[in-house]
Amino acid sequence: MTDKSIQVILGDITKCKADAVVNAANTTLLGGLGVDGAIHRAAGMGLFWECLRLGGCKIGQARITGGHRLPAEFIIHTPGPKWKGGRRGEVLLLESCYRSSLALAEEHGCRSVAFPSISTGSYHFPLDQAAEIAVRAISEFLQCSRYVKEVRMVCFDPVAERAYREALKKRNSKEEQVHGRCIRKA
Ligand code: AR6
Repeated sequence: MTDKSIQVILGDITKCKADAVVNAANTTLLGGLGVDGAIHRAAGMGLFWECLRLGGCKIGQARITGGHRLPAEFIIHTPGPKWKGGRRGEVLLLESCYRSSLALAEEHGCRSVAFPSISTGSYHFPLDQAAEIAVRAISEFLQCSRYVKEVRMVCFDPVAERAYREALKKRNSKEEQVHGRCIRKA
């Protein structure tokens, strides 16, 4: 994984110059509050019309559009799960949001991808758990990706930033312990 990285940054994802930015959408894909609202406002009505043609998306899956007025080339939209206590498959669904989004980025040859903290705002997923799931799903994906090399977690506030940094630190020390175990594709 020497040529690949996960970074945690504090900032506004609509300003991010990654090849693809991910949107924490809802199943209509037609915009909403939070990061979804910010992305739709910044990208403009062209994004709304493109999303309308997609006809929605299931929780845990992902769809891709152009970046419109964002600096990113693509926007990947993924509806996260609402937290309902943890026994309704929320963990697997959140993991699936990260995997499906990264698979689309890879399919489109993206080198850099920026994620917001999916499901931890209006959908109330516990932040520390969400951060751990995100970091695990991303680092597992990076072990075998061909095009995707750089993934940024873009946190909107210092509390989220701290949670993702902590999750990354834990993951890195775990990976050091199992170093050499993974067989990567060329
Ligand atoms: N850049 C980066 N992160 C942001 C930004 C931004 N510009 N704005 C907010 N965040 P949320 P969810 C953070 O509620 O929980 C919408 O109405 C925010 O601080 O946006 O997946 C959709 O339409 C939080 O840490 O997404 C859905 O209905 C994180 O993004 C629903 O909310 C996610 O918060 C999705 O809820």
